[in-house]
This record gives sequence, structure tokens and C-alpha cells, in this order.
Amino acid sequence: MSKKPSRSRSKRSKSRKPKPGNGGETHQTSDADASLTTNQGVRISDNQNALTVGPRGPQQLEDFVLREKITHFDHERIPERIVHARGSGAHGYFEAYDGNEDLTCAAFLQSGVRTKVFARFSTVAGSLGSVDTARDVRGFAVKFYTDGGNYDLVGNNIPVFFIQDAMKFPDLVHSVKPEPDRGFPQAQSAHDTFWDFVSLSPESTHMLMWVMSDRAIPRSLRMMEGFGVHTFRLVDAKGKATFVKFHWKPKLGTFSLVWDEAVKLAGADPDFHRKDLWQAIEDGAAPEWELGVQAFSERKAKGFDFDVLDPTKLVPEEAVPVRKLGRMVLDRNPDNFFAETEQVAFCPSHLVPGIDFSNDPLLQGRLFSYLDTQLSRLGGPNFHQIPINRPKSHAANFQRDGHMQMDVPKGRVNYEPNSFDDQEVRENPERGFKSVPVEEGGDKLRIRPESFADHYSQARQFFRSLTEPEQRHVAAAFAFELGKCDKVEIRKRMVANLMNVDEDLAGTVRDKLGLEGRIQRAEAAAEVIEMRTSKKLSQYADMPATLMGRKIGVLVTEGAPARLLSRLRRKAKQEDAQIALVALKRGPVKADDGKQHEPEHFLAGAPSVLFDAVVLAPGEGGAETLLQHAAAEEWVVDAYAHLKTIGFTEEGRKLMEHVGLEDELDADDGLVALPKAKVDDFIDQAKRWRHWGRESKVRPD
Ligand code: HDE
Repeated sequence: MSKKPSRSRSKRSKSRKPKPGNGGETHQTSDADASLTTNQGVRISDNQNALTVGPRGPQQLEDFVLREKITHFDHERIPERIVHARGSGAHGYFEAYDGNEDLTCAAFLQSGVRTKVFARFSTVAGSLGSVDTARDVRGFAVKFYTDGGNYDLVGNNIPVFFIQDAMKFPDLVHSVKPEPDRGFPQAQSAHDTFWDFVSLSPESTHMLMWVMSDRAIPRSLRMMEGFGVHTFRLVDAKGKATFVKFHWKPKLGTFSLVWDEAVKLAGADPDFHRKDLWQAIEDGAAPEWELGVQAFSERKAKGFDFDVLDPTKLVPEEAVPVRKLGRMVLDRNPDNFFAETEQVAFCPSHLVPGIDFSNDPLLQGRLFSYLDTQLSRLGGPNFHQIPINRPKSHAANFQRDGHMQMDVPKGRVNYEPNSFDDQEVRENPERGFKSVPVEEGGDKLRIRPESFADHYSQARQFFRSLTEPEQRHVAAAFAFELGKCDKVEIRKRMVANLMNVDEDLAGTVRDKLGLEGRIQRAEAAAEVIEMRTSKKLSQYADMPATLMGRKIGVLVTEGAPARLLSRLRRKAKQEDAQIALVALKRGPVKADDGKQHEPEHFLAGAPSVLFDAVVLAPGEGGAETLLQHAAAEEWVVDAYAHLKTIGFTEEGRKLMEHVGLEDELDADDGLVALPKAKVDDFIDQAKRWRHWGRESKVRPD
């Protein structure tokens, strides 16, 4: 006779009380105790072994515990968003400023009203597991849980878009996503199919200028502007409508990475943006944006050189300044990434009284798409019942049943009108949403308005409004991306389009690509006009000197100068910046006053790309120890090449000299000797963000 088998082969874990989620109901049993249960609330006796016929026999179909657990696991993933799959979210609030009533009667925009929000920032092209720092547009979506229902402002960090009509969106997205036969490249526009499509669609030229600019590689999600892109309407209590463009302005300013840094960050920390947002909120440094609008009448719109219904055009801020309506603060991280950030469903069609659409043909297509996509992504028509999507205000109607119905509607009546109960919910002609009564008419046809024909003037205006370094980056980005296209005709076609934007830009790109032979300028559908340059289009023309929200990395070894470290900490704190120590090991480092410091990072895991400015502060003899590690050399070389401010002690100077920077020490303001110079000098230089003058030395072409 065989030996009696033990019931469990693994050590039984001590049963702990399951943590309830937000609602707490999932794990609640009528006489709640610490037992593990099935989803039906049945206590589980053994969570280690499936039900079998004898110890080595076949499993039993009747094992409902196993089948429920495996079934749930099998369906733990839901389809990722077809675009904007990779995102980071945060909770917070919006607070309206005084005096918006002349523009809108939207309740949440009235003086002092506070409204809960959930914001989600995303990249567009990459899948859920792709890297944060890819060159891409960033989504900037905000759900306002207003007292009168949910309002979603689903925008981007770039104020224009690639295409003018929703009809072209699937083609645009197919072209940028991994190519269908080979399944790569991931999260990159630098490949043939994307550039084939856009070079054949000249309407994309303006957006391409933005996407090739530094805007597409933001330093932080906290340092991005946001835009509603389309023209919308705000409507006052009397029904008067005003056209508006929405803007989000970050309190920390708008800053970007340099390309080489973005590429290296993709390896050093693929979650760079996600972590940065999370950590700032955890640290109590809640990021803030002001919401503003450019408001203009329909009459004024008629006077512009472009059509305000065309989403490839922007209204220069010099022509119509941004008027601030309120501010948003994101101060709470999600409790659960999946339940909130993943399941949140934004729809531009989620609107409240006081706001209305325009006829922008891209917006009109979006009004259909978002609701539709949630049906398959979130599994059915009841996605609005998921806690993150549920309005926090009264919501009632006679829509019933369907997949994943969470509510239990009571009574006989599921239709309206009905005569069963006068108290049943009814339409509200006074307070209900009403569209602005706009007169429309004309033939039914598929046609692009003539007024959308100018594809190059604003592209030119954007390029010419940039500072020189920004322009260089645009040219380098075009050359990089097109350099990855194997088909020479695509490269040529794109250069031909760029000739309409700026001859110098086209010439530089052409040179970098090594294209030979005559290239004929692309025929422009409308005359390219010279528009006045706009400083507001540049990130760096009017850059604030600030260190707010930034991180300074300090490379240390045993015997690091304690006084310098404490002065740096104090100064950084005053500037709302952070100091992080980097040492050869993560364990404690003794400074020259004998006190132990706990480094935040170890060198091999924290290249200088993680920081905005760096300080080289090894203890005596520390430079030699560090230089046995290639990572230390790269630390300095990269910080220099990424145009960062580098502070260095006498010992740190040896690292600078070792990498061949001795001749630069006096010539470059961004290289600051410490502690001879005061820490203040270092801080002042670091506030300048990048030392652009250095760029021609490290990237001569
Ligand atoms: Fe989107 N877009 N989009 N888009 N979009 C989606 O909706 C779509 C466009 C934007 O964090 C999808 O729920 C069409 C412009 C953001 O969850 C989908 C067109 C702008 C997000 C969709 C556009 C955006 C999306 C995929 C052209 C800036 C992420 C998943 C007509 C104003 C929201 C989803 C989040 C997501 C369709 C163009 C912004 C498929 C058809 C222009 C920020 O419905």
C-alpha cells in the first residue's frame, strides 16, 4: 500500500485578511473573516493543490476553485489602446478662477469651484510596454468629474495634428505602428512606412515640424504644455458662443531632453517619465498647470490667414493671448494602475453645458471613435460604471443590461415616457445640455475645404520662430528619421516637401542624408505666405531661469566633502530641486566629517542621463577609484555632451581632465569649480538649463 500523501507540498502561507479595494465589496463575506474565498465568497480550503483523482491522477473538471482562478488569470489583460497605449495617470483637482462667466456657464468653470480630476499622459505609437522617452506626441487627457457630469478634455502636448480629416486616421496610425509583416520597429516613427505616408500627405508638414522638434522628447510629463488642438466653443448663460482653443501651461515651464539623452534614457530607465511623475507626487511636489483659452469670435476667425476648423493650424498667441480660467493640481497617485490608469475611458464626446464642439472634421470623427473603442477595449456598453469612469454626480436613465452590468436597477419601468411614477427621471429642458443652434446647409459631398489647402505657411512660421539650437535639433531629427528609411524616393519626397518650409532646413537635411542629384520642390496646393514669427512657439526663446522640479546628481566616494554636500542640499531645497547621491555601491558612504550618507543610487545603475545637472565630489583619492570604472568616465562625458552644468571639486577636476576637458574648464560657463566658487554659481548656471554654446563642439554638424 502506498504511503499516505501529504495534502500540501508547499508550506501553507499564514492566512491574512485580504485587503479590500476601493469599494471593499469584492472580498467581503457576510461574516467576514481572514479567509481566502472564491469570487462567489466561498471559503477556499486549499490554494496550493488542484483537485485530482488520487495523488498522481487526472484533474477534475469539477474543480471550480482552480477553474475560476485560471479563468480570471487568462483574462487579466484587456486589449491595449490602439493608440496612446502607454500612459501614466494621476488624481487631483481643478480650481476655477474668478470672472469666467462672460465666456461660459459651465458650472465647473465658475469662480472658486473645485472639481476632482483624473489626468492621463501617454505616448501615442508605442505599445503598453514600450519606453517613455521615444520621440512622439504626448497625450494630455483630463477627466473633470463635475457636478453636472463628466467632462473630458482629450488633448496632446502639440497644438496641431498630422491630418485634417478623421478618414485618414487609421492610415496614419497603421503607417507609424510596427510594420505589419515584420512587427517592428516599436515606438518609433523612424521607418519607411511612416515617412512614406506623411511625405504623401503634405497636410502633415506642420505637425512634422513639431514632432521633429524637442517638444516630442519632453524632460518630464510635469514640464509639458497641453492643447485641446481643435477649435471648440464656450457658451455663456444667454447662449452666446465664443470660439476657443484650450491650453494647459505647466507651472514648471516647458523643457525637453536632448536626443542622445532620450535614446540613452530608454535603456537606463524605460519608465523615466512614469517614475518622475509618481515620485514627484509621492514627495508632495504636486505638479500644476493652468488651463487657459484663446477666445475669439467667429468674425475674428474669418479674418485669420487660415481656417480655424483645420486642425493642422494654430492661432498664434501673439494674435490671441491665452486667458487663464483656472488651475489643475495633480496630488494623488492612483491606488491601482490597472483599475484606474488603464481602465479610464476618455471620450471627447463627454461634454457638459457651457462647452460645445466645432465642425473641425477631425474632431467630428473623434466624437464617434472614442465611445466605440471602449466597447471592445473595456468589454461592453457599461464601461461608465467602472469606478474611475463613473460620474461623481447624479446619473440616471433607462439604459439597461448588457455585458458587465454592475448596477441593479429596480422596478418595472425601463422606458420613458411612462406613467407609473411621476418621480421617475425625466428630461430637463432648463438645465439639460443644449447644442449651440448653428445654421448648417449645403450639398452632401466628400470634399476638403479650399480654406484647408495651405500646408506650409505655419510650418515655416514654426521653424522660423525657433531659436538656433532648436532649429538644429529639428534638422538633425529629420535627418535621423529619414536616414532610417531604406527607400530613397521617400527621403527625396520629404526633402521636396521641406523645400516649401525653409530652403536652409531642406538643404541641411539633404546634406546629412547624402542625397545627390536635383530635387524638385514639391508643388504647394496654395501659395506659401510669410507669417510673423511667434516667440511663444519656441520653448527656449523666453525660458524661465529655474531649477524647480529638477534633479542634481552628485557623484561621491568615501571622504566626500560634507560641507559641500550640505550646502548643495540646502540650496537645492530653496530652489524646489532635489539632490541625489551616486556612489560605487548603494551602501552608506562616509563623508570627510565622518558622518554616513545613504546614496540614492549606485553608479552602474544611475548614468548621468538621469539628472539635470551634476556635481563631481569624490573624496581624496576618489577620482582614481572611480576611473577604474568606465561608467564614471561615461558619467562625465555624457553630462558634458548633454550640455549640462557640471560642478566639480579639486578631486572632481581629475575626472574632467581625464576625459580631456581641461581646456574647457575656463572657457565654458557651465563647468563650475567647487567649492572655491560658491555653490550659488553652480545653481545659477544649472538654472540656465543647457549650455547651448557647447553643442557645436560635441555635435559639430
Ligand atoms: Fe485620439 N484616440 N484619435 N487623438 N487620443 C484614442 O481612444 C482618434 C486625436 C488622444 O489617455 C483612442 O480610448 C481618432 C487627436 C489622447 O486614454 C481612439 C482621431 C488628439 C488619447 C482614438 C484621433 C488625440 C487618445 C484609443 C482622428 C489630440 C488617449 C484609446 C480623428 C487632440 C486618452 C481610446 C487616454 C486615444 C481615436 C486624433 C488625443 C482609438 C479617430 C487630434 C490623449 O479612440
